[in-house]
Amino acid sequence: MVASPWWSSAVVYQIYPRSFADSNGDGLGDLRGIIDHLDHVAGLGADVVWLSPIYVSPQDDNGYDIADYDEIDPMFGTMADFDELVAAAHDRGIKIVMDLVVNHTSDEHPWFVESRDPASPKRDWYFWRPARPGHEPGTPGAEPTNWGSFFGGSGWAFDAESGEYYLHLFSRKQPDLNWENPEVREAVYAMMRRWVARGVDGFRMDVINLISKTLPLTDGIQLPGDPYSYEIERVANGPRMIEFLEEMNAAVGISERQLFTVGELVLGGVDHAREYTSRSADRLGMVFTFEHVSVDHDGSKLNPKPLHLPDLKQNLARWQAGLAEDGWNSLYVENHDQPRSVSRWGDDSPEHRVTSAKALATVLHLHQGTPFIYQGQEIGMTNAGFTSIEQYADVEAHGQYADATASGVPAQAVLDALAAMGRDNARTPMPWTPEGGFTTGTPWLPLNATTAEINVADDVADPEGVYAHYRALIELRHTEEVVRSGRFELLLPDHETLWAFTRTTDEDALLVLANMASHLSGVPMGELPSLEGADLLLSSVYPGTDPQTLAPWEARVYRLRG
Ligand code: ISL
Repeated sequence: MVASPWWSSAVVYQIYPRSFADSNGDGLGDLRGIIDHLDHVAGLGADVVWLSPIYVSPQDDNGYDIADYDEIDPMFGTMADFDELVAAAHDRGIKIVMDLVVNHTSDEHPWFVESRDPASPKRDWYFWRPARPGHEPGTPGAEPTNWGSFFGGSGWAFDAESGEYYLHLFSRKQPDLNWENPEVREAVYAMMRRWVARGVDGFRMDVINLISKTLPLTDGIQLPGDPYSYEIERVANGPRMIEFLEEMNAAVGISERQLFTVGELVLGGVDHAREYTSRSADRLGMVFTFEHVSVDHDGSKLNPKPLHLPDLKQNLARWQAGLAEDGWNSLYVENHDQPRSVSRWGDDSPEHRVTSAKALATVLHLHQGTPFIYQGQEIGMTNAGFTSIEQYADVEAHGQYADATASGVPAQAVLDALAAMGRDNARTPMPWTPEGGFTTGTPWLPLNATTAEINVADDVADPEGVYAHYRALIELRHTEEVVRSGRFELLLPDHETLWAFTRTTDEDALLVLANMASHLSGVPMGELPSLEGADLLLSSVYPGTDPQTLAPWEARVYRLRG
């Protein structure tokens, strides 16, 4: 891999197509809707668009269950629409990255349908296993191992016809592919090559570190009170991970073509990340970590706890240090699986929403790595505010709700946790105008109740809005070498409300200082580098307070005098 790949100064904008823009009034976003709104993305200055899955899918998990990797789902449009989107993006200097979901397929994929027949050559393309010895197939406890599904319940589904079980680490409509079989791997690489030939510029790889599992599949350790095991060592980062990544890289020409790759590292630490993104090897460009988005809950997302800021900033700092010499970071606080950051770690009250969204954006974008912006984050969208289980569409929400209530957790407690952490928080449709502007029909998920106040038209028109701030941050990354390559040092690591760090090269130094609270804060001048002669490059608050004080959620980027 080259020393400074092009994505080290790039910013990615993630589009969740079903919630972005609906051009035909069916209530679901589509590719023409994206084409129509591409200038919104171009106006930010983003370099890359990552599209969540648009392939043919029964939509059990909103497209993360794929039935045909080579065709566009009719709900999103046609292949001609896709080609037009790629061309329109490229015309604006924007690259297109596809979601690659190859740990599992849909159970409606022809490969899996064929594999249901025990005599089929495709049987070994998935993990089919007999019942646990001594147990009657299909009875409780007869599952081949005690592995749980991430979406609740057992990770094994019983198939009465053949009397065996298949593995599904996600929903039962998402059977895991068996990457041990070389035919599976070649089929995936060939499919990737076809998309590259069509003009796509890279891949976001869904749960990529689950593709190598530790064989044989055996029981894992169960935590007290948990009916299933989620033991990392068995399901993730298996012994053939590196081999598979390098084989894929070579077979698709990833390094050779400088394709963008980001692998989702569900369950894995900074050492795994360094190995998978090493600059001296041809594997992945970067990975998504889950560590920093786990600091505000205990174990499960259903046990949220208040954020203790030092945990978050120290975690990110550890990843900065861990990948400083080798590897590369992705930087994100939102995506289609995470709640809205302004509700989660900012202050989504009318008084502080915009400023806190800008403060969060500032600290994240001034770290080293490739920042990701999730649709709606750039206007400071807030959580959905759902209060009953019926309002949720997400398969994960329903699975976790069923598991938790069955094990005796009060329904209200689960609803509170989902309101804070549920994935549908990020999936409400884009509010383009005060009236909505997402669809002329009935949206598949309701728009946020705040749409009249929080929408694209109003925010973009405001020179001090969230969108303008993101544009300035992207501009800074494009123009300032120190933002791209400067060394990172966290200051005041234990401070509970201030986030302070420096970025330095031999020629340049920046100080980032942010008040992550809804009250005024003094600046501990004595514990920071001198601000004498410093230039203020960017601030989240206008006109800004005196240097010794930070307004609520005031974030400043200074260039220090050399
Ligand atoms: O955080 C999670 C674990 O509880 C899940 O929300 C999430 O599913 C997991 O992080 C993996 O995510 C990816 O793969 C899933 C898909 O549902 C997610 O949307 C995707 O981002 C299965 O393909």
